[in-house]
Amino acid sequence: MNISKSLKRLIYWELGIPLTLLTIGIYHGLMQTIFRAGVIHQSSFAHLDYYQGLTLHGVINAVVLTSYFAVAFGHATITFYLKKEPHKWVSWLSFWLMTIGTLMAAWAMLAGKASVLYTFYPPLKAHPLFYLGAALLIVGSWIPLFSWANIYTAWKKENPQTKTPLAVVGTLVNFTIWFVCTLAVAYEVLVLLLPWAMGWKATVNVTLARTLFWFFGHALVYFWLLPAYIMYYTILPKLAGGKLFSDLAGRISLFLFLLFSVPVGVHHQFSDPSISRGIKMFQGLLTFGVAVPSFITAFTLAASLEYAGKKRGSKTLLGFFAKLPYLDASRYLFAYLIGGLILFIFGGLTGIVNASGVLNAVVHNTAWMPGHFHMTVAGPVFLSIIGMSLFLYSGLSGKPVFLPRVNVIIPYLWVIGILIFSTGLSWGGLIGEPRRTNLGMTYLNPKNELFTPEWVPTTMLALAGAIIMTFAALLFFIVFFGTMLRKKTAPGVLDFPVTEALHDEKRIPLFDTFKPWLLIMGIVILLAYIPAFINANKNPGPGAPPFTPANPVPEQTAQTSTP
Ligand code: HAS
Repeated sequence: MNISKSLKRLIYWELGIPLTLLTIGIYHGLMQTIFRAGVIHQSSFAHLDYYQGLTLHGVINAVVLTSYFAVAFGHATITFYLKKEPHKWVSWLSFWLMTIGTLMAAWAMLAGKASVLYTFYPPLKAHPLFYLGAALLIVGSWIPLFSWANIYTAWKKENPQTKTPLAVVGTLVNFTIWFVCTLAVAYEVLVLLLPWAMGWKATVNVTLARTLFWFFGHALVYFWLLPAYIMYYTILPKLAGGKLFSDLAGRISLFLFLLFSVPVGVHHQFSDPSISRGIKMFQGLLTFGVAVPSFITAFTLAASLEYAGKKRGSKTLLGFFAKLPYLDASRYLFAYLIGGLILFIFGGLTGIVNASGVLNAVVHNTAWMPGHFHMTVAGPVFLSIIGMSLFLYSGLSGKPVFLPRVNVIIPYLWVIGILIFSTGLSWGGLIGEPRRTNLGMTYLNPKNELFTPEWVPTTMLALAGAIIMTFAALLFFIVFFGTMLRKKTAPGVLDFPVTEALHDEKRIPLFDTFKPWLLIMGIVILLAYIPAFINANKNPGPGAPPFTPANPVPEQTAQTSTP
């Protein structure tokens, strides 16, 4: 379909800005593995400190890229399926808030005044502009929800008996989760961290800040994941040459995310002493609940791929795997999506290990954790984001993809890189290798008394994987920016491959309305979180000591230990 120039320009910027910043994010990813493998034994490289680099890596890749993309993709899906563009000024306001916020946070990080990692737990303290910037980025990213909800309500009034398109359900579910969970982080930033960073408050309740962060933080991972799920349900089966096995399965899965995405954050705090065992147990059980929609997705997609493979001529039980269009350059999006799915099998399994209280005690805060999340956020999430960014840009601009044959192998290179990288991290985690640590300074410096040779192979494996990943990312930048430089050869339109359902079940009102789900969502969140917040207020532990980002030792301790 044709869309206005304004919306086209908006989507270009919302794809182009984060992909440009991604070059910094990818560079710092590689640097992490170099520091950690003990290739260099320094606290900084090229005037950028290890923790500064880790913060830039996490914030750019996991927060900036994902938020901009979710908004751009949301604009595209709502416009395409409901045939109405979002409100122009609301959309541009959202863009400017996100961009000003990103610039503020980027300045603080690049100036070395916000080396607080993407979780910004106190007592690590950042420059106030980092917190303000993060708040603006988040607020900017949920503003379009109001415009989309208006379009949806008007569409529903005109089409009361038509099932809401699955992609629209996914977008609205995703941004509802985002809106609800960001309220907690907004409170954390505006009421706890900002006054503390400005020096108006002497200290901060660390447990409460962490609990508020994780109320947001786990739902955040599903905010990353759902755009990929929308593509898996509504685009992948078509690209594979088949149909979606069941439309209803997709709806059930998406609505279940509404119930389970938020009230599980305490599973990141299984080791926090201030939160009682009962709450951990309850949220641990809900965490197994949040895996259910992904299991539904796994079986539905496997059945859809089987159908596609059989239509393409497969006759044997598993022969369909061999019949899929893995290397078809004209359907390159299939390669990006299937690559992510392959990684998610391992990302999901490691997530279930994390969710199990006893096993969590073994892997918490070890290298296992980045092993897990690179097979999720750097798996299905990242591959679907970059693949769809290229697809949207090329379609909207009418420019053919640069180096199409190279493009179609990028996702597989990435998958190989991540599998090697995450094997190194997961293996290292199981033998005690810590995460978020510049190992080259101590544990992987043979001259240091803490030298731990067992971690040499694990970190070297991670480094080898990271080199392959960086190479794949470089190829992607060449393809994406190369496409930008090409001449237009076709009219620029907004178009998606549209999947039909093999079993297109009758409309069931419960799975075509939001109200009952929102009500249950509210109840489960209150049950899971009221006791957690009471705990955090009752057992705050010592307040955060004064701390400067330049020195990892809290100021009071540093003063006391000075002779
Ligand atoms: Fe997680 C920590 C539990 C999913 C991201 N997670 C993290 C962190 C991140 C993250 C970033 O319970 C670290 C945060 C930090 O900095 O501290 N996670 C889970 C569970 C799931 C899960 C139970 N995580 C994700 C997703 C993420 C993500 C998705 C990003 C997008 N995670 C945890 C826990 C922790 C944690 C604890 C805290 C640990 C600690 O101690 O700190 C589930 O949602 C996973 C369910 C997934 C599945 C897989 C389904 C498989 C599919 C693929 C099918 C493939 C087909 C293709 C059909 C059950 C859908 C076949 C075709 C071929 C050709 C083979």
